Amino acid sequence: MSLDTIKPSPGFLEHLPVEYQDLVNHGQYGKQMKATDMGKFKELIEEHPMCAGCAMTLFIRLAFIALPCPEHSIMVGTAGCGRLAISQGNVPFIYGNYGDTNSTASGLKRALEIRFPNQKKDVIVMAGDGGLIDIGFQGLMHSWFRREKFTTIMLDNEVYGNTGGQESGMTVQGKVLKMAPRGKVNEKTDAMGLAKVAGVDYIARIVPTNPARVMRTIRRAILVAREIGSTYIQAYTSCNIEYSIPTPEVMKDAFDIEKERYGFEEIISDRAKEFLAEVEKKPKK
Ligand SMILES: Cc1ncc(C[n+]2csc(CCOP(=O)(O)OP(=O)(O)O)c2C)c(N)n1
Ligand code: SF4
Repeated sequence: MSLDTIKPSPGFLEHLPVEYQDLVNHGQYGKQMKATDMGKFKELIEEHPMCAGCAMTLFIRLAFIALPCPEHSIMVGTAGCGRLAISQGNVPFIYGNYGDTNSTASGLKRALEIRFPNQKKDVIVMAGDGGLIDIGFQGLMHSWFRREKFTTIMLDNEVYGNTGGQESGMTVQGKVLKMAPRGKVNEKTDAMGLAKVAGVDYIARIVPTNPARVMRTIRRAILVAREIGSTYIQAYTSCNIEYSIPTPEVMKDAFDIEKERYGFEEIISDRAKEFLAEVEKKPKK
């Protein structure tokens, strides 16, 4: 039934832009694409104005492919590099003011539940580390304490990339940046620990070195948020501009950082574990 949302009336499809026709005929609606399918179907996001080689764009691309039900998903973003790409995707996008993403998403999710009682809608916040852990901290934490049923994805490039290199709460201690010339004084905020204390049902830390794992993690977070409670993914998405990583070295940096201090980790509540075991059960042959 959900495909009715995107399918044009009979006879109308041919008059729509060819990009839309492609989306309907060769897109991911109604299917669950794998990372290895990339290049073989019309993706929800194909163009963006972010810097060449930016790892954040790879992650965002994978996030769109991973959406379990794109026709019933809404993205919430804010100021920061990521929204430059997220807002280009073929999924409704709401621009929350910087710092307001999780309050916006809370209200949105509740309103959608009232408006569409028979149709689950997936709300996904994707925002930078500064937008979430600094100015958006209060909204972030309270959405978690209230167990709001949406997913928060932190695009953690460990800097304010969009405004030229200020330190954020997620920058590592001692790091010198263009606009933090004396080096960061405090430690990187333990956002995963905070999520755990707040009772978030599914928490994951990831680096986009393994596309299939990124997609599985995002799907898990969205499905748990749909049925159980808040979910959080913290993704290392390097800023090659502010960290002066030559474009050909971006993936090497991702592998190095993953090995050094950003290993894949999932923290799953008992009720989310039970739920995932059920939904991920392989059909009996
Ligand atoms: C209320 C408010 N304060 C400040 C800004 C300016 N601003 C725009 S983007 C940005 C930094 C974004 O950093 P981050 O959230 O880490 O995302 P990134 O660009 O690094 O992906 C800031 C401070 C704003 N748009 N609104
Ligand atoms: S400034 Fe950094 S995070 Fe922003 S688009 Fe460029 S490389 Fe990516």
